Amino acid sequence: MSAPLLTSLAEPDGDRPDALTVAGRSCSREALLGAAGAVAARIAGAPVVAVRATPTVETVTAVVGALLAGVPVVPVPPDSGPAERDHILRDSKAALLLTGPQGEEDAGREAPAGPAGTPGPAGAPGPAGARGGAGPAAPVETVPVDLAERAAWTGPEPDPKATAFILYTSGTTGAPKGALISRRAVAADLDALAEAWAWTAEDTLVHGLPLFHVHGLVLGVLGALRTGSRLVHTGRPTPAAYAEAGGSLYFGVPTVWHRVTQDPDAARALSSARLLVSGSAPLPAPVFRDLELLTGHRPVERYGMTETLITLSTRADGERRPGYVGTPLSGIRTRVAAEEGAEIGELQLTGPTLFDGYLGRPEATTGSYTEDGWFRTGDIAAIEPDGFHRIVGRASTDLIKSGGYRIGAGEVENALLDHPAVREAAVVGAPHEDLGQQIVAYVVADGVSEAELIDFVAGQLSVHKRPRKVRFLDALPRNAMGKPQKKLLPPA
Ligand code: MCA
Ligand code: AMP
Repeated sequence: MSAPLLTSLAEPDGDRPDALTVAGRSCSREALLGAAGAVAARIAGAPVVAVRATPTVETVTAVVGALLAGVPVVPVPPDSGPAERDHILRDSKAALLLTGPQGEEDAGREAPAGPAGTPGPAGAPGPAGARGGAGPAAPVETVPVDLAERAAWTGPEPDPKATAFILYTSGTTGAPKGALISRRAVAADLDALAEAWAWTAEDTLVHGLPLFHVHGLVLGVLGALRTGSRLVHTGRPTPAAYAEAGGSLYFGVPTVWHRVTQDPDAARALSSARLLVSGSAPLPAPVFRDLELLTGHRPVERYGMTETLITLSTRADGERRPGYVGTPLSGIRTRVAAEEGAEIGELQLTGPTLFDGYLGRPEATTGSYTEDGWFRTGDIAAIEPDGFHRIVGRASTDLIKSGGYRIGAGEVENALLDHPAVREAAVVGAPHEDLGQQIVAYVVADGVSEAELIDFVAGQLSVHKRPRKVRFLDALPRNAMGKPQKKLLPPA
């Protein structure tokens, strides 16, 4: 039985003024607990709460407040356009949206919501990027988080089986689905990672990853709060900010580590760290080697998914091999479903860190498990005789990983088809040195430019889901059945 999720928050040395720093603003654990207690008091009893996940102390306070009160948190990417944002709010049925200070929010690109307490017009729920637009804005009451408010939260510890997070994540087609992540799954994962990485209260964790995904939010915020380590969130994950932060433990996606290797001075400043950790996408072997040359560290690589949290990793006290994601974390079992005689196949998992299904989508949940109850990752892997795992690729080319973000080709295609000038669209992930894959859109369209279409998608969905390139074709290659043949598209 693991300890309550936020155990270390109430520890006696909680008055250290820089326990938590986000984008240059610091606070103590005591102050965080007090302000989060005030949030908890305001939202207690709500079935679910959305948080506009800017990289700010307010976001951390909002998330901690909701977790104290036992209210499931739905992080909303701060740059999400109306289609994506409305889908997340409607699908999760979040009636409250916790945000930073009101003035800051007004400067953002958030779609206008109804005045506090007055639900907006009820529109037909439509998936993000569904042809025909998303309809009127989702009805939601905006609740600004005030860091000056304080309250001692005295409510009971929520049930470990209760949902901590509803994390929206893309599939190959359609709108993102809400993955239900329990409190005990988060606790089990963070404890397993702390063990594998020898992560303790002596560490200072540094990263600048977005606070709406597992990597930046679950590992990067709750991990620090649970282990008791200091946290420096750099706002953006730039090499210069990482170098300046002087941490012992660093998290990054491969794009971040690639950029660090392109900035040798920044890279050398990381020599004094204890551990550099890469995840969310494959770390290219050349980046691994350059990091070792410049920093003296062989990075730890770990593998995970929104639905499973982190399940495989190399260890602080073990071998770190380029191209390998190590061995299962404590409690995780893996197998490779390979065809007779083959060594590679789909990676399947069981263990305490797995999600509780997709919100309101029982068929998708059932479809993500094998008949004998193992989770199907959709990743193709091999397991070496010494137990080290290698991720070879993904089973479907319609799930793209760009800059560590998971993006469904179908969601971007639907967003493009919402543009009146676009008649057909096919989206692929093309290999890219810095982003791993970049989104390339092939369209049949008249009277619209590449830049207009890129801005259109960036405006409807999150900015990172925009195509980086658009190719105009007279027709998409199709088979005899009329199905688009992405393999026959011309090179990007
Ligand atoms: C550019 N911008 C635009 C447009 N073009 N804005 C609007 N419309 C446009 N057409 C602006 C953006 O707003 C942004 O501004 C700037 O240009 C750069 O945007 P972006 O594309 O985000 O930058 P990038 O440099 O390509 O980003 C690289 C990155 C990012 C920083 C590495 O990809 C990133 O943060 N990745 C992390 C993803 C992650 O955490 N994944 C974890 C998933 P401004 O700069 O002002 O904002 S969890 C997971 O995978 C599992 C569980 C696991 O294993 O971890
Ligand atoms: P997400 O749901 O955003 O968490 O993305 C999960 C996907 O990221 C996995 O299914 C993998 O395809 C990919 N991924 C995460 N970590 C790694 C890694 N270390 N190596 C290769 N792929 C990874």
